[in-house]
Amino acid sequence: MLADYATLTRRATDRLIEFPGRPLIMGVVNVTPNSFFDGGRYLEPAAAVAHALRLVDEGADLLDIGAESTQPGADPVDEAEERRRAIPVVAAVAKAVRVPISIDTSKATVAQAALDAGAALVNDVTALRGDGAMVEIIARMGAGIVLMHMRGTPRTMQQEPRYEDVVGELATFFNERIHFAISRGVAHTQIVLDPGIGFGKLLEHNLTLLAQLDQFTRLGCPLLVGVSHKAFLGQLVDRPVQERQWATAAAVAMAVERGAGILRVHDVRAMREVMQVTMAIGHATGRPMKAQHA
Ligand code: HH2
Repeated sequence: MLADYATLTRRATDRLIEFPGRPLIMGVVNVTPNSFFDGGRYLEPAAAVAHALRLVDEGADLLDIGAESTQPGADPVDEAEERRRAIPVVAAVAKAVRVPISIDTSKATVAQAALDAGAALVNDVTALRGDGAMVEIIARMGAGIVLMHMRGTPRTMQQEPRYEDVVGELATFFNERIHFAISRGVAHTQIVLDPGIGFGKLLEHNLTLLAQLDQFTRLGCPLLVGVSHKAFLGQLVDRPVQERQWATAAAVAMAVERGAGILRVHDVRAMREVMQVTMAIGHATGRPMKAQHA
């Protein structure tokens, strides 16, 4: 079964994303004024491109370029502005590096323009529920698609999220979304799943999802996990956003141990080392890692 997703997005060979027997490190590039960790730092295209190249130097296997913040309460960005911010950066980075590029967007026109400019993967935090035109683009372009779980929208998602059984409810959600995508012409091998840590979840939900991440490996798609500097870590260690690197490291290690296939992080070099050490210990125990990346 592993061979089925040993590589991803196979339809167009130039969009292949290969899994080299370990999780991939996805470096975050936010071309926004208001992202919770690095908002405003890379709003200028030249600064964003330089940051992306630095992340590749530090060992990023993938880059996730986004131009709209999804933090709780964030205002939506209009389509023209999102394109204006994101596309020149995607185009310049795609020319400069060989690592696959993901576009973090829920808008079909932004996704199409980014794929045309060289992106290989669309990171849609609405899991194809936001823009009706998105699924057709993914099917036609043979691009990878991240289906992330979110309760509500970024504006509303932290208003009293409730679950009876958070793991079971996410499994049902993933199954339904996979079915939908496949029914519209997307191949199973194009799909990546993401529990959406911090998206409409309380601390206890985030912890349960990370603790039981391996429950989702049976769905047969790589799992993307984004914990980097998030608020739930601040609740645990009482540190401001910029000082959550160690807390992030602990969560990344646990996610690796439980089968994460792609780690979406801001601190690429450090988290790559965390991943390497976690993998080495996992191998030495002789216990197979849950392996979304073999
Ligand atoms: N987290 C953020 C943004 N996009 N996409 C996926 N698939 N999974 C995540 O966990 C995820 C995501 C939040 O991080 P960041 O991009 O740094 O912040 P902001 O949304 O404020 O730009």
